Formats: sequence, C-alpha cells, structure tokens
Amino acid sequence: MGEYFSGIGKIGYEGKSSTNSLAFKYYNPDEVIGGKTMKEQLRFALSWWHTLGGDGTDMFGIGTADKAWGKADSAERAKAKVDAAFELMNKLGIDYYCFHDRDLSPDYGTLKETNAQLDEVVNYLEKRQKEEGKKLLWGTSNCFSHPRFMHGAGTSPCADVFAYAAAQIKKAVEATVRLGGNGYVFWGGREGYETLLNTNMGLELDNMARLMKMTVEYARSIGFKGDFYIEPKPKEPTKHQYDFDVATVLGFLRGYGLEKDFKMNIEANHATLAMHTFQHELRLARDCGVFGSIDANQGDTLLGWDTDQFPTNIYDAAFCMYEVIKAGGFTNGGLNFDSKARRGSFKPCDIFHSYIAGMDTFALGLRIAAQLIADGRIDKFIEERYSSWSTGIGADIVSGKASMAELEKYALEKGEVLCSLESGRQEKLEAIVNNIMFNL
Ligand code: XUL
Ligand code: CO
Repeated sequence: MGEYFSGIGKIGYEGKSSTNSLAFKYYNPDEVIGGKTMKEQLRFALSWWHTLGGDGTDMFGIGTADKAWGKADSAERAKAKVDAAFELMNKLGIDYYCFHDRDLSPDYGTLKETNAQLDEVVNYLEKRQKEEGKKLLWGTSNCFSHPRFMHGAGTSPCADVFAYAAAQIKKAVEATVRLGGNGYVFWGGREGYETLLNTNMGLELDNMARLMKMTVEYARSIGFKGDFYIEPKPKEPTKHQYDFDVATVLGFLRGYGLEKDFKMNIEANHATLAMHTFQHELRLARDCGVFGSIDANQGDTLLGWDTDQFPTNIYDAAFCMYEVIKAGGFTNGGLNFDSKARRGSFKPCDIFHSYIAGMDTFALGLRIAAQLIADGRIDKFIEERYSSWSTGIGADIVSGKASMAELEKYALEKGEVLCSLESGRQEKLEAIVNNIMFNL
C-alpha cells in the first residue's frame, strides 16, 4: 500500500500566530473547550464522495483533479480509495467518515454484481478501519445518479423503481450496520418534482414515508442502534424537493408518525438555498428535539445553487457551534465536510488546505461559541426579554390557567401595553458578539 500524499506529514496544531499553511491555527484536538476536548465536541468526518471521488467535473467541463488513485480498474480503485481515505484521515486527525454506497463501489450493471463488488470493498473497509481506529459516522444510498432514478426513487411514478431503490437501500443499511455506523441518512436526491402537471404529490409523499418506515424496521431488525436522519434541501436537482427545510420535514415526519425515528442532518448550504440562515435550521431542530448531525460547508451569496464550499465563515461556524453546545453536543452525529475544493484547486495538497481551513473555522467557531456562553450576556438578555412569562399573567397563560375571557378582563383593566415593551437591542447584541470574537 503506497503513500498517496507523500511530502505531507501529520498536520499539527501550531497556534494562531503560525504561518505554516499545513498546520492548524485553532484546532487543538485534545484541548478542552466547553467541558469536552475539541475532538469530542467537533467529531469531524470526511465525505467519501467529494474527497475521494469528486474531480471537479461541472456542467461546462470535465474534471481537473486526478482522483483515479493510480488505478484504471474500478474494483482496484475502490480499494485504493480506502487507503487514500485513511491516509488523509490519519494525517488530518479525522476519526470519522461518511459514504454513499456508490462512492465506495460503482454500479456494475446488475444489482447482483454491484452488491457483490460492494461486499468486497466493505470487507476491506471493515478490516482497514479496525487497523486504523476509524469510525463510520453515517452511511447512505445514492438513489439519484443512475438514469433509472430520473423521476425519483421512493417517489418514482414507477413501482419497479421503488422496489429497486428499496433493494439498494437494504444493502446500504447492511453495509452501514457491518461498519458500525452511528447513523443512516436520507437525502431526497430526486425526491421532488419539476411540474405538478405530471405529478401525484400525495402518492409520492405516502410512498416516501413507506420506504422510510420499511428501512427503519429492517435496520432495527438487523441490530442498527444509531440514528436515522433526513437531510433537508429545498431544490436541486429537482425544482422542488419534498424535504424542503427543517419545518417541512418535521411536518412530514409528524404526519406519517416517523418523528420518533428520525433526526435532522442539517447542511449549511441547503439552509441558505431555503432562504434560511444555517443557525435558523439548527435552532428549529434543537427546539423541536430533532437535532442530529451536520453537513459542514457554505454556499456563495451570489450563486443560487449548492456550491458546497469548504466553510470559512467564522460567524456561521460560531453560531452553529453555539446551537450544538446548547443542544447538549453531538450524540451520534458530527461535522461531516460535505464540501469540495474549487475546480481550480486541483492539486492533492489542496485537499489538505481545504480540510485545514474547514476544521480551523469550526475550531474557532467552537472557541467563540464557548466564550459567548461563558460570557453570558446574550443568554441573560434573552432570559430577561422573556421574563414576563414566568410570573403573573404570563405564567397563567403558560400553565393553561388563563382563559380568553380572563385575558380580555386583564387587557381591559391594564389599558395600553406599549409601555410594557423593551428595546430588542439588536445592535448592542451584535457588538457584544464582535467584541467576544475579536478579543480571542
Ligand atoms: C447533496 C448532499 C448529499 C447528502 C447525502 O446536496 O448534500 O451529498 O449529504 O446524500
Ligand atoms: Co449533504
């Protein structure tokens, strides 16, 4: 087994004044921040698809990066990818990885042959992950790339395609369980529509729920103890994706009685495509008890698609880690870099620069979030802003004691309530955040 990234050694922590581009400035894995080591708080994961497979191909041009890993034969390449992945994880100090079934091993034409080839790679992966002490954060199934999924998988108008997708997911779940996966993700690849003129939306949603129910039952029956996640995204590849955003997915889960089995895998770029902030999606998931895992990346404010850039926005990372800490930290989830280096960043060392940038961004975000919480001004402000709900009429409303008639009586006696209001103090709070951030 050769070395794929010769000339690059283990990436160490050198602190914020280092100018070494192959060193961490903020990520110090064993340093304790907010009661846990940074490694435990952040649970970084490598994405198999972008990192080992993504070569920069876009709608206007072929790949720019060599991701053949020195092998022309696809079965040999699949194993080489495993070796390259573990070398990367070891050098970057990343403990977890995530995959789609077809990232590990491609489609070989028949499901039988495809499954047999996948087994070979899973066998190898199982052996190598034990040797290297690496873990599977989550697995998933690619039910969107092949032409058979052109109209969707679980939401295809064709029952044969549904059956095929179920068979493929069954196998992906088995691989996830064998590899000790902490989670299993549903991202609604082509589960959506282009036009309602050809779409039976009610049936498609019912079928999607049927597929999820079957998956949960089967996975539990073969011993899967981890979490199931839905990863919301509003559009792309279809014009309208059913798993639009956290709120929509919550409605779907509750409507079909799936809410006890699923949490959310929230991706930053998907949040912004849905016209939400990343923090909005995280906050809603946290408040509704369905926060699970994160796909860390960022979009571009000028581009209306999923650019999957490595995250470098410190504000977003800080507010994200604030929500993660407030949610009690990750349990089965983690921070998966569903991110790709730009097409022009095509050299092997760009993979390192990208991951270092992303990991340092979230490490700094964690440091800031812990400071925001320790400082207490933001939390105290929010607590005081809502203090009218813990006494008097507010407490009576919360406990269900106050009726509409009593509230009417109260309002009539009280008169104008404008004078009960306080300023929202947004600018003051934003300045507090800046003060904490730039004092670190
Ligand atoms: C696509 C996306 C997927 C999911 C897993 O936008 O984010 O890679 O994370 O299928
Ligand atoms: Co994703």
